[in-house]
Amino acid sequence: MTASLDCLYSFRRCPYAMRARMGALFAGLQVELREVTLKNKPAQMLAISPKGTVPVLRLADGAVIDESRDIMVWALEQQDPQGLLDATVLDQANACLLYTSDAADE
Ligand SMILES: N[C@@H](CCC(=O)N[C@@H](CS)C(=O)NCC(=O)O)C(=O)O
Repeated sequence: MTASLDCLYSFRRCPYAMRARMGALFAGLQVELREVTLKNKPAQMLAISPKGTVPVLRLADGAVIDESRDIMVWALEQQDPQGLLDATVLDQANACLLYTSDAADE
């Protein structure tokens, strides 16, 4: 299945935008990246997402996703060749996070 992505407004150093880009990358989806200057956001981006944060994903049908986690999950729901949304993988990741935070508490 080929998802109809249009463009992803992004900012290179933003961790949220990185999360969205990684979602698209791991999903194997191609998307036109539009690098944004946060001090001078493009009017087209503000028109579809007035809150003015990146990332913003616009789909070919005009739908907009403007939360990084939602973009990542949406991308992986289109294609997930590595099974990253697989419950077992998520359990392992959560266990790893808990282990790391436990170790940090000691
Ligand atoms: N909850 C949002 C947070 C996005 C966010 O805060 N991005 C920052 C850049 S790292 C931003 O666009 N800030 C607006 C600004 O600096 O004007 C998400 O996960 O997508």
